[in-house]
Amino acid sequence: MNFSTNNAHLNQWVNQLFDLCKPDSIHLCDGSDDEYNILASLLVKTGTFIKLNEDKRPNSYYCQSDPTDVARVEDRTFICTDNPEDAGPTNNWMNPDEMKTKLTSLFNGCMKGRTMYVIPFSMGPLGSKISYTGVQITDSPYVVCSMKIMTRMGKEVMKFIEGSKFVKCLHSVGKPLNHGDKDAKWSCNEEKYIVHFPEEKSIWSFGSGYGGNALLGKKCFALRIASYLAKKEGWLAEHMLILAVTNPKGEKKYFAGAFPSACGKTNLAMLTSTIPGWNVETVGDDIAWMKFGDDGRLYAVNPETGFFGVAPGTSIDTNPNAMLSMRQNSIFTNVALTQGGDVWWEGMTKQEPDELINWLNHKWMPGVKERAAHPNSRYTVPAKQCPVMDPEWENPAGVPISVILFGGRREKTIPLVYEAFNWQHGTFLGSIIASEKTAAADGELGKLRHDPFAMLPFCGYNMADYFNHWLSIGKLTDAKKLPKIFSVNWFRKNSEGKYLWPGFGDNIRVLKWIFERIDDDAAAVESPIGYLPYPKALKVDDLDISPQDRDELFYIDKNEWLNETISIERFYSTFGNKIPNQLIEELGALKNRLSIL
Ligand code: OXD
Ligand code: MN
Repeated sequence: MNFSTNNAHLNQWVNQLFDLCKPDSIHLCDGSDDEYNILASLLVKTGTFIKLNEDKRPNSYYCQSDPTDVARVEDRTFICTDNPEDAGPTNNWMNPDEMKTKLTSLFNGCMKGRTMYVIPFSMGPLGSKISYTGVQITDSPYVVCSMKIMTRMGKEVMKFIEGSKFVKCLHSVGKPLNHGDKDAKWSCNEEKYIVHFPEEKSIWSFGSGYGGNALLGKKCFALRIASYLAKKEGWLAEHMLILAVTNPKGEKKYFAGAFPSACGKTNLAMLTSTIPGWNVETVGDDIAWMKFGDDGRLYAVNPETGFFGVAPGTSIDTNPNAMLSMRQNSIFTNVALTQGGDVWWEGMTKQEPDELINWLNHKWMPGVKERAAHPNSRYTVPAKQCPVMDPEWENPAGVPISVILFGGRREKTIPLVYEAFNWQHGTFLGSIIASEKTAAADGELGKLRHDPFAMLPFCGYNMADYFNHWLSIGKLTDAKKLPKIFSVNWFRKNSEGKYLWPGFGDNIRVLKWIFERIDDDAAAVESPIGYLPYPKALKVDDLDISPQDRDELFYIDKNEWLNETISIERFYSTFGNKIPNQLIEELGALKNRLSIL
């Protein structure tokens, strides 16, 4: 094969993989709308896509994956570094040479009967100092269409692919087609490998066509590889939303927030405020790359251009802006298909449709046992269609971050909001995030797991080194210029198992208190765990919450917290003596403060 562009390094890499994967043909993606439409039509022809009713949802497609390929596969995700300690105890590790041998045999001939697509893409605005380019090779036209929505890709990006300074992303669904084979509606392989080689900035993904396993710009590059680069280069690549809060005086502050998968990041990023005069706009819903600006403040960009959001539960009441974003030009995977050729999922409307085709392609009616939509079903939509995008969302310089939020899904123990004493304590708060497991990844639902910085599945190196990196970031600038750090929990329940907090639009009440704390305009009281809102500084008395539940929202239960410290200690011990002393100090100080409660 003779793949030829102006970049000799790229040519050599692509030609080598062409020889290995043995596709029938090769296509360099230009990123045009025409190309997208041609590929979408091809997917309709092969049965992967169903075009939705043009009057209801123009230029949009419905897709059902294979029922075994519905979420990220964390147990099949590897970080391959020369030294296992560099991957750390929270990642799966294999020796890079051994893994390459294994993968080379899997990829050998894996694209037979298919087209090899070459996608040049940029994570972050073109030409920004914060951005980074990559090239994804894939045999999945579904992935190409999704990458068109989720990243800046194609011809324009080619100009920015310099030498070998791009992340090499190789992906195959792992299902070669022999002569005369009919392609499946959704191709994948039972054997899956999502493998990262951070030291050589490359990713090899085999066997899955779904989400973070296959759209390699997202979790694999923008988090796992980028977190490794960020550590080396002194910046932050984080699993964080970015939003802007504006107060009635028109003053605006930017918040970044880390929450584990499927814990409401998209809803928070697009929040519709319930307080007149207070307003939220969106910069990103999943990933933030942050670098120091010349003024010593941290500036963030959203490296993506689309939202790959969890559909169930999304409605005009819970997230009107997401619903408006997906009115057209969208792809829906593993939701249900209505008789009128539109999409539906649990929670979308109060009234369930009389009849549907569910995500498993079965006839579905209200009352049947099977779900209409898979709990990890997704919409893929262009961010520019969101009515509340912040005007600065594509600013190559990024937006200055004043606040960092850390949150999880916790029924108990963690109050609605509290503030860290300082950066070191804030780093401690990030390191102790734990959350009940959701359907975004394979595994047991509802089980509490430690998910530090919401990065457990996404950190491309030893998490203890990552904690150290966060501590060192705090030393790179004047403490006053650093964002202030807060912990939030929208999911606390009362003794009857009912949520204590209404969440959604009312979360603005919490954001308002935080905003005012930055300006020293809101009162707080010191507690053993951090600063809590001074009663009345965070208004809740006009909400339909009993006085008892109101107290519970902020209650610090000494025994629960002591148990929490035991669990943290156990989690820290998995890192042996690599865990930074400063975090051990913070844990000790917390225990001391709790002991006198
Ligand atoms: C996601 C995830 O898809 O975190 O964003 O799983
Ligand atoms: Mn995510």
